Amino acid sequence: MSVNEMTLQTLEARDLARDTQAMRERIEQFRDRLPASNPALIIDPARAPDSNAQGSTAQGGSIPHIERDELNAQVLRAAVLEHGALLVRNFFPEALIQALPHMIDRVLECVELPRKQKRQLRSHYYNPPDNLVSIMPEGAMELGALRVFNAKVGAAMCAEAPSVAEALLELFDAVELKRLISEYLNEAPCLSVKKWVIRRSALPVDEAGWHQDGAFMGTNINSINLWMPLTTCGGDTGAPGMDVVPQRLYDVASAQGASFDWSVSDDHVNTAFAMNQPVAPVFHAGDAFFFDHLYLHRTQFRKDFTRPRYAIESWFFGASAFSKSQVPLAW
Ligand SMILES: O=C(O)CCC(=O)C(=O)O
Repeated sequence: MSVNEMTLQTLEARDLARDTQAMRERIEQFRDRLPASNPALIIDPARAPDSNAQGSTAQGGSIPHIERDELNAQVLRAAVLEHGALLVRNFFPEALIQALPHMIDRVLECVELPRKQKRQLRSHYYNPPDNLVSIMPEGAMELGALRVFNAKVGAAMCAEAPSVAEALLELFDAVELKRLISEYLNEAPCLSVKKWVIRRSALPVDEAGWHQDGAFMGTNINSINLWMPLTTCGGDTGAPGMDVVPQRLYDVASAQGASFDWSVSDDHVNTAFAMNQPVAPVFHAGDAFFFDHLYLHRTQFRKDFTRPRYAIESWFFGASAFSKSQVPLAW
């Protein structure tokens, strides 16, 4: 599919019923599918350095960064295998992404409407498919809790805005992301209802927990996250980016002393990763930051942020090596 630009007008010209049905079907395709019990893992725990399953002996960790024309699946794989992540500068052409913050504003406006009003809404920015409740492992309770959790941090699931989601998939196709991700994963990819999320960080940013997504996704999976900043952020730019531990990890770090069973305490980060202390890279709109479910990170928080940050988080899994709990959807 070739897409030259993405605007609010092109989005609002889409066929809402068709997009909603497409999202519905993407979800249904995985309803009864189970992941392989013994997938060939890209990150093989058996390759962890002997001294420590978390690989903390590696020193001088860094985030490899390249330009778009240097990117291919082998480069992505080599970087993720060695460093856990790859930052690709200028991956998305400006014309394809400049409207995305405005779309995110509109989606969040819809999400914030009173429940009764939302129930009657049919919008290109909000129209959850009717199978969203039944696909959640814990049904309505889980969907409700997820919505509350997301709303608190200024986030919403793409699946709730099927026209935005379908337009994003066309954008991904236009930059040949599907080919890249398929080659990286060694098979067709799928996405995740729960972990395909638009974000507009609310200020001030609450203290966020260090985490590896594998702590709640499971580790018997092949994954890659495309974290797509839409605002200059991170470092000292005045908008929250992400803090990351720049290191390949092979296992989920201890949650001892942390606020949640899926998070990691500051103390643990400071001691277990003393050789590779956290960094807060500067990101720009159009960059693509790739990392996997073992990468340790958190939303950057500090008191003096002055600008919100827009971003889209898209977790991809192998179509046979996925996290069932994260509710896969077909791509
Ligand atoms: O956008 C953020 O600050 C957090 C993103 C995140 O945790 C993720 O992409 O896994």
